[in-house]
Amino acid sequence: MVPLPLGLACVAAATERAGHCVRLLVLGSDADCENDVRQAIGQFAPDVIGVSVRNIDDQNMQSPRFLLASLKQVVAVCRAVCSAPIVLGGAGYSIFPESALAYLGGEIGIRGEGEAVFPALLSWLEQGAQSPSPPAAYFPNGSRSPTAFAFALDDFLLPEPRLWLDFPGSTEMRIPVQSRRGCPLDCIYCSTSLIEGRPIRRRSPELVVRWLKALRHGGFRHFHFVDNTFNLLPSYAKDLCRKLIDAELGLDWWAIIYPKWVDAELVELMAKAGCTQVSLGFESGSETMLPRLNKRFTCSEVREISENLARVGIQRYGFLLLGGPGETRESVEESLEFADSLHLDELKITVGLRIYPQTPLASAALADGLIRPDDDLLMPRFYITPSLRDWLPDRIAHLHSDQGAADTM
Ligand code: B12
Repeated sequence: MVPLPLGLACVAAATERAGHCVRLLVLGSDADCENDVRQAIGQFAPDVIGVSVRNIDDQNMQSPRFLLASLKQVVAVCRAVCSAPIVLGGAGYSIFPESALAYLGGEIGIRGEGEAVFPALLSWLEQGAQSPSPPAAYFPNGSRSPTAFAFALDDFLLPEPRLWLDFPGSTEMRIPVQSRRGCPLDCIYCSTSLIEGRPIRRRSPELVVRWLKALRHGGFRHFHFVDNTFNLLPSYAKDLCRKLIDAELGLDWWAIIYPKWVDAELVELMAKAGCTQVSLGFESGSETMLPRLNKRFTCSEVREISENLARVGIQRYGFLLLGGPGETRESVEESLEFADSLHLDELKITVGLRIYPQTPLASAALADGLIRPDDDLLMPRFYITPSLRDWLPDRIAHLHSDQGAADTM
């Protein structure tokens, strides 16, 4: 299922607020999407077309799906039916600002958050595109301006309930909500700092709760905090939970947590505030592999947090990411045993790590001869310890057939 497009909706809200008319078109994966694009352009006659590039691929080493090929088709349709400049942005785009622009064929790309920059870009275009160009902009000729992340996130509106009501069945869907941006943790494979920057920036908890209240009155009850690390900063997370508890909204929500800095008090507050499931991204259960992935926690911290979550009835969706630099058969077995011993509600095992530019993993892949120095990595490339290449996928496939599980998800 396609997640509701929070990022695009935030940019649309900011653009409307700046006085522009906006038409939002959300494309599914169906064959009819080209017709939808033609029809929308025909009816709206846009001056500028913004395209949100969320996913590049599905990060699946065994049978990777490269998702930009169909988007390239969409861009080509836009170009065929209208002469409006095409502006690319979004999480996936921000990881690959040059190569995705070249591949998809837009006029301009915006790296990072779009709320301030997209309206600024529209004014710049209206005024004849004289230099200097707005921040975070990339152009096909290679010129670009530096990316800037805003600190006052409260200045950026969250989408209004009416926007989500337009989606059929949305009151039963999980509405994405974001309270923070940025991640300073530097896991060796992660692309988040390219998308959101490293410093943590936050919305005031009052504003987040006010927004959730409006949505609750609009008929929505199920939410997903899409913050990379709900528990950072822990004091902020506790404050937010307390305000949610006081507001008595009767919500049910999911969050992503980093298994450190989660004490029993935070877990209890989360449960009381309506959290019913967390993604627990420990990725490995081997004490030797955790520092190699630059994880700052130990297995015993993961265990303690997992037990605390189970005690208050929050479901735990665990993740293993196997095959990274330094992985051995022993560390894989340790991870599998460890994950098993946690008695998680669900476990997703990924074999092979998607290599993103400017990460320590990309340097390791280069040193191990897995990628070439001139590879821009837009086409999915994966790191798997060379000595485990044949054994590891089979080992995990057997694990699933033994357990009768259909998929690693
Ligand atoms: C939460 C999340 C999920 C949740 C979504 C929950 C929900 N209901 O929304 C779940 C768990 C479902 C999920 C699933 C997947 N995800 Co995910 N997800 C994220 C995460 C952590 C946050 C996304 C988010 O909502 N951000 C909040 C919004 C406000 O920000 P935003 O979308 O980036 O938008 C801002 C800017 O990008 C920009 N912008 C956006 N659009 C546009 C358009 C224009 C024109 C402009 C100018 C600017 C602009 O402005 C916006 C506002 O500031 C990101 C990582 C990250 N840090 O971004 C990965 C991420 C997007 N996911 C990723 C992937 C791969 C997936 C999956 C394919 C994983 C899988 N194998 O199943 C699936 C695909 C699901 C699908 N069908 O699309 C990758 C994408 C990169 C890639 N390789 O393709 C990311 C980047 C993580 C990573 N590994 O690096 N995901």
